[in-house]
Amino acid sequence: MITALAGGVGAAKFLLGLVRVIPEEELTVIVNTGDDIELYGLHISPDLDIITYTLAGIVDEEKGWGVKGDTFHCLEMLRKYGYEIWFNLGDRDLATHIHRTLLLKRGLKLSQATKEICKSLGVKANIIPMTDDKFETWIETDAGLMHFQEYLVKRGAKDKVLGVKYLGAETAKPADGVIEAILNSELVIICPSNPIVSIGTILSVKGVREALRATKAPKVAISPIVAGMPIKGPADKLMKGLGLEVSAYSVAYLFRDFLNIFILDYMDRNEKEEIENLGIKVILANTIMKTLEDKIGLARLVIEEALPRK
Ligand code: FO1
Repeated sequence: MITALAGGVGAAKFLLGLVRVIPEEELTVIVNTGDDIELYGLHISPDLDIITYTLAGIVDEEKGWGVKGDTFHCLEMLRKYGYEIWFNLGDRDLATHIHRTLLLKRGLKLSQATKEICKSLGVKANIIPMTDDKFETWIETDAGLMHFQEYLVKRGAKDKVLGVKYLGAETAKPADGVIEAILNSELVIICPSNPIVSIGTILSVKGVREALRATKAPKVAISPIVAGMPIKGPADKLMKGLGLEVSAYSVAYLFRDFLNIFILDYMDRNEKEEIENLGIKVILANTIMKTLEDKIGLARLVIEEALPRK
């Protein structure tokens, strides 16, 4: 079994390549739920949906989220009723949120509801939310404290970041299977996701970091930062807000207590030695995944470096 820690769009791209290199059934994905938000009474899990839709082959590839070819009639009607509609929920996408919310209301845990959704969409990978408990990432800004989606989507990441709060981290327990997957895998991959609000949230769940240190599996991270910029999303603003330098080195530094191998983009080759000095092996590669071939190539490289006999 191979386990991946994942956020949204960047992780999904990589995983699409990975399931062409290893059988999908052998993959467990532990997904960030700090981005989850309740809107119109519905439980929205953006990163779980991005990963699920991508592996199901129904994601809107241009945006990286939502369902391909979706329409927005329901949202338009909600606007007529006077609701704010800053989060673009398509009609088909809304069906997922309705289904998930009904399953949760029936008493299922988020991890069980996720399994149901995956089964219905034909996803064979074992997708697990990092926790079944309430957990939300909130951003402290010069305009006040707000939910991550409000910071990112509603306000376009325009506010100055002063800090990040993981609400629920003190009490959230890892969902069933999270710790076991890390401990019993032959390889753990940290996907190229935001180190603060995607991987950072997963690492903040009790026992996850300890399990990563304890597992015998090699741990490989793919850099989400290339030439001092995130491939996608606000990682630069969040890292700066926390007083971190925006670099691949900074990401490797955040994972230094458990990481064995770091996949660094060719463009950042000048950071190789500095990262190696943290005791981490560095492999240079093209980490920008534009085509399916790029995704498969990167996944194959990770497997060959970490599991040379496979
Ligand atoms: N991202 C946006 O930038 N704008 C949106 O309106 C938006 C809607 C949306 C709906 C469903 C979904 O699953 C994801 C959605 N995302 C949207 C993406 C999401 O906010 C972030 O990309 C992730 O939370 C970060 O990983």
